[in-house]
Amino acid sequence: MKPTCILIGAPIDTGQKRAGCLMGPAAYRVAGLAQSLVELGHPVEDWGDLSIPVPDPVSSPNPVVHHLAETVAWTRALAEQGRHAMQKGFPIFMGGDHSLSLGSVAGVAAHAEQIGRPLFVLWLDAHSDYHTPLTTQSGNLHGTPVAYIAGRPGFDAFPPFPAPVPTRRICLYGIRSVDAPEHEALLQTDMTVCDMRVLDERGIVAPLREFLDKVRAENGLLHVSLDVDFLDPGIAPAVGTTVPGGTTFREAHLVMEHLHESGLVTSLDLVELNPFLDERGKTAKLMVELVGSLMGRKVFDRPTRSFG
Ligand code: HAR
Ligand code: MN
Ligand code: MN
Ligand code: MN
Repeated sequence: MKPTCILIGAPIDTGQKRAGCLMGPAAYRVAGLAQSLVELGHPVEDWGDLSIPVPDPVSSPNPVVHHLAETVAWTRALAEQGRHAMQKGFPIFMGGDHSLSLGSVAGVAAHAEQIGRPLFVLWLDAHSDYHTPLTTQSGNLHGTPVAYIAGRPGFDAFPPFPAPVPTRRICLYGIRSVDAPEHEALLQTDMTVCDMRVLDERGIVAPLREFLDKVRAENGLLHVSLDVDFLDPGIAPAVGTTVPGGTTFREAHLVMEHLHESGLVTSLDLVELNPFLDERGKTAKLMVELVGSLMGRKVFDRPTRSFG
């Protein structure tokens, strides 16, 4: 029995300054996400869009940080919904900007702890998102979730992260934009950093396989966080923070196909889609296609595959 896909809309755009990400969940629905999952044989439940109450004010230790109270409120709401969804099936969090992952991964981590399995995180992104609210220079909290997940200090305004993920269980994959304070902090960790240089030299399959082998060896849960800017801007223009030199159409699909074949992925974020910047739905449709590959669509199915 294929797992039930649970769609959770999070129209959140307070993690950065450009308007439009809040239309993301609607765009995924229009692009046929649920239908494509049903065609692949997955039961689908759409839990609708989350919302937040008017947040209590919180004081920020860093004046450049904006929308802290709203982001904390989203984090609470998403963590609660995410934990609940993990008990029922395979959550797909439809963003919304990447601050969504502060909450989605918190919920997934709480579930992992509850069932006593280690959580691994695969971060498909142009950016390392390893700032804390104290180190960010832009004040945009979408640049901070990896630090929260890893348990870095500086998140006092947020609920304590339920079970911080040791950095050896986190893989940054596809990155090509890292700020100096993030770089410095990352060098102090044993995080797996597959930046674009690594992927260009080694190809995209070998480093991914190594990480998936670690997940399998420890019977881990695997959360995948897919930022639109993981993809090259030429094929995915609908994102506010484009960085040249992203993954191609086939590379991205190949990553998704390997993730599917691994059978290890247990939850997924789709983040940073800004439909206002799209070209006739091209990026939204590509994201839906990639989810299809991750959830089992194959170009040409064969009983067995061997590439030597
Ligand atoms: N590092 C930069 C900052 O903190 C850019 C962060 C951009 N992040 C995303 N998600 N778009 O990956 O502002
Ligand atoms: Mn605002
Ligand atoms: Mn990101
Ligand atoms: Mn990014």
